[in-house]
Amino acid sequence: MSNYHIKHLEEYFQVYRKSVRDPENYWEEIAEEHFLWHKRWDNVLSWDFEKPEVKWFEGAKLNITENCIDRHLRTRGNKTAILFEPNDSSEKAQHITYNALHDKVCQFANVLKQQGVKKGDRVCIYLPMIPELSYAVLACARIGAIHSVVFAGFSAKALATRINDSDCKLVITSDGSYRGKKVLDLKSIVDEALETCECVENVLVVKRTRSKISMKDDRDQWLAPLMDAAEKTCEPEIMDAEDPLFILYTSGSTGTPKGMVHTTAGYMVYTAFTFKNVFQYTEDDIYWCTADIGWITGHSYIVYGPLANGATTVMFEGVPSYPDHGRFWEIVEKHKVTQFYTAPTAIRALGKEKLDFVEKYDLSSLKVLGTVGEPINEEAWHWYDENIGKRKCPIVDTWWQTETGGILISPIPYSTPAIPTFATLPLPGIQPALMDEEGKEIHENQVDGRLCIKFPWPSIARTIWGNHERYKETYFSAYKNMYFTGDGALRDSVGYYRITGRVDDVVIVSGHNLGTAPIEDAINEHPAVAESAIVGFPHDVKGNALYGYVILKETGETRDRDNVRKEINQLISERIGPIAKLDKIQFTSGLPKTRSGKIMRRILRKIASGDTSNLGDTSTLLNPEIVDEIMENVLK
Ligand code: 7RM
Repeated sequence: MSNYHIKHLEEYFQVYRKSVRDPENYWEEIAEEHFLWHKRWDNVLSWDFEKPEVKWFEGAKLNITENCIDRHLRTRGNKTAILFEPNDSSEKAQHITYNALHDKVCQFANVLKQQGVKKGDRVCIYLPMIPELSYAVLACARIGAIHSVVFAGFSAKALATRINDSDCKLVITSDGSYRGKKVLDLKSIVDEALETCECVENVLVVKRTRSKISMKDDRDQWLAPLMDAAEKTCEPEIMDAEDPLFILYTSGSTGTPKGMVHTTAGYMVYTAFTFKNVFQYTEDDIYWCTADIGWITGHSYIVYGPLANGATTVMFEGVPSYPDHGRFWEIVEKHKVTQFYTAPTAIRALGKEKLDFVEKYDLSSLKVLGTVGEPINEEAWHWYDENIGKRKCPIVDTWWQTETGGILISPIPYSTPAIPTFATLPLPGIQPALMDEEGKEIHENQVDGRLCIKFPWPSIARTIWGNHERYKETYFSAYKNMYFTGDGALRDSVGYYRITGRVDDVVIVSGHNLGTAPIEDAINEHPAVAESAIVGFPHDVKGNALYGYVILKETGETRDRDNVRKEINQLISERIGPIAKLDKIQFTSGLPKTRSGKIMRRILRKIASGDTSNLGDTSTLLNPEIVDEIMENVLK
């Protein structure tokens, strides 16, 4: 039996039992056998969900880039580490070997040092999906700087908020980015953001689109000449197990985005372990995750997890619809991809297109298909199974979060029998619990409840940057001694879990988590708006789309409502990003409120979804009459 590589169902159950009976021993054996340490840990785990505080492998010393790069050089130096597939299919793919990756990361690390970046400093990375993004992430880790990658679709305001929150001293960006037919101007977004960021001293700019941009003297520099002049070796900074590795922002149901802090050793061990098992990775595989490195999926399963296993990881710059809807499948054929990991929203979008786009290509290299980010509906699951996997590839529906660092609930391919829409069973070391509304654990099966985790795993986020109180409040206060996920889940008669969706005010649109509160804040900035409430409603491609209820101020002026709608979406684009735009905006004279003044979103959600059969008890509302008005004017 191998703790590290589970190959059949019996083994899963054995390993799982062991991991729960003696978690410390379980993770210790894995850590010992599969990684490079400069010093061994003194203590495998100490934890206290009351404080809350979690520490794994305390006292150990390591550098994660040695584990992801240097360790492989002797046996895999000439193997492709990163296979870069550009936006334009006519541009050649780049095979970046482990040797080449080593040199680039060291050069970049030396550049960062020259710019005055030191261990513990925060570096903001705002880049498209080009190789320099991976180099930048790993270069930070090489020297012990904390990276904060911000998805390059976020607006200047959203970028500035994130830069300021973690006090970044350097920003790495590019002149522009290619996304399908579009060329986006990233540098000018950074310029605008930096007008409100005093902490940033230097900006490094990657040349990608050759767009005309402005460079600010004393602040901005092109990366390439600095890289060329830099040494190709850089001694790794030896880090403590619990030193922060990165910050990644995720939307909360209220307030500013939360800077989730992940630390070094536990994150490394857990992402490497889950990558190996969930994708049944073997040496000659070509693994492709279509996420952006701006999200946790990219951090854990494009960069760290695959590289820690010495894998070949595909990095795709473009979009699924360019030059046409066959692009994903063309890439699978071209590079003989063996594992393919994407989001349900992409599957639904491609499933709407003609099957010719799929049938043109040879997909026989595929062994495992994965999904992540939101619940997958049955129709999409079957489309994926039949047309992409040809009913021969297990599908892993992987449930996890930015906060969890790695996959927690997922089938293990060729071991766990899959059932559509079920993420199935917890991975080794993961102890889920379903809680009822009164705060009691539900022990029976075939029920739903709120999903919690009872015991720490190595890659749990350790805090929210600069706000430990909020970390405690958000994740450890709802239920005593439990990590609360914010998701609802159902457990069936055999113990399989099905994640039903968020139970808080986060809506997942096309796989992106959006807090409704910041969107409402943006709308309320409109001079004509008095108040607003945002809810999600089901959308056949995006999973959920956003529905806005807006109360206009009574100013006596008449405004063109379609104009106001446009202006509202414009504001949202500027404040948050185009992904947060509303699909429908209904003007209303009031919102259903409880006596304590809370908007009853449950009712608004039902109305927006067209489900008005059972609105529940509205008699406790302060203004029950408003419900009829809203229902009458609902936008179909
Ligand atoms: C990895 C990631 C986290 C939220 C999470 C869920 C939802 C993710 C699934 C899923 C149903 C899944 N991180 N979610 N995976 N829901 N089935 N397989 O997406 O921080 O961006 O989002 O995404 O609601 O809480 S995330």
